[in-house]
Amino acid sequence: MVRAMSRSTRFVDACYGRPTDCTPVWLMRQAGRYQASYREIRKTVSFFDLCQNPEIAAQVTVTAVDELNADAGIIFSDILVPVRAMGAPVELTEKGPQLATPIRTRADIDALKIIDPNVECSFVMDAIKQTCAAFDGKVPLIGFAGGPVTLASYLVEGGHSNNFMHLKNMLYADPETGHALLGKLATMIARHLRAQAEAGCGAIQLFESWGGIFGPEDFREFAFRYHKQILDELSDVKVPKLLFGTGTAVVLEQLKEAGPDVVGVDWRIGLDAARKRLGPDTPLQGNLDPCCLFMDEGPLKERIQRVLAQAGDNPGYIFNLGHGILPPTKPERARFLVDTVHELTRR
Ligand code: 1CP
Repeated sequence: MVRAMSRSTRFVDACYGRPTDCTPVWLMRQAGRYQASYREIRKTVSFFDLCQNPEIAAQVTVTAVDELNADAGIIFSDILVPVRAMGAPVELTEKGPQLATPIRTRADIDALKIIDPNVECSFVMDAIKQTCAAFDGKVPLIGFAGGPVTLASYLVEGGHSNNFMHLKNMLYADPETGHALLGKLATMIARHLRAQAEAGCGAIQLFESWGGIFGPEDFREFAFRYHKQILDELSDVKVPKLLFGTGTAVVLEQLKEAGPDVVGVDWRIGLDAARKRLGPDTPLQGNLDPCCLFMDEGPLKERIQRVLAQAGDNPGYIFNLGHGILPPTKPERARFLVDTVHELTRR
């Protein structure tokens, strides 16, 4: 039997492939609209005002961990917060984040400000400090940023997209302009992640949520190259780094090659297949389909067991969903998931 561990040790040790007392678990988008407490707060404050208010952002972060008994918190913010600070006119609508005027020309890109996250996003660092004080070293806090392709997709498309036509047109037809945008975003992302680790985050995650839009060659050219650049720049930052992508099973080896401590995968590949391709020394995170949380407890437990069986007994494993929790999810199902993973994996 492994000695009972604090949640901090459990999460960080799993990120480095060291044995833990049970499998750590947290859920992407664990703070948000599926929670009554969050919806209540959102009645009185707009989304980006919430992100810019360190007290409330910290409170939302801590409440999600308490309600779920998760092994890590993720700071309440959004991938578009630093992009707004660069001057992009992002607003949150019912259709998700949108820009009234998308970024499509070299002049638009040049007009994006180079920011110092400790100045223009100081409210994020303050929220991190307050959250870490509340966790008191017992729960690690994850800082995050969107990946360059994901951020560029919102900027160039002007919001969520189904075919990423405008972004791909820029990257394929005018790669020089495309790389100017991706490069500027990559610089900001590395600085933003560094500032969050320095403010107290015990881990950092890069969300390349729309990285699955490319075939292998284009992924290498437009995504991998910047993931590697960002992670290389952060090599002196001594907290675990997680790189997550959706729809990226086809480029799994490129995620590993970029150099993160942990590779996050969605449900489109089994964790056993991912392990075979990446080898036993690459810690994995994932990958329950978030729609499984709509099932009753019995069938949900079977799905959890299936994911755990595919993960095997390799200690380098963090249980998570394959993508963010969906707003109609019942909070008690999310809590059941966390408790079930702990119970089934206690060593
Ligand atoms: O109150 C509301 O209506 C706002 C909904 C919401 C929330 C709760 C948005 C707008 N962002 C967030 C918080 C958020 N976003 C967090 C912190 C909360 C937590 O994880 O506990 C994080 C880590 C994100 C990251 C994020 N935002 C990603 C990457 C993760 C992923 O799910 O892929 C992406 C792609 C976004 C963009 C975004 N922001 C908000 C929405 C609804 C979206 C997605 C829209 C779309 O599908 O295009």
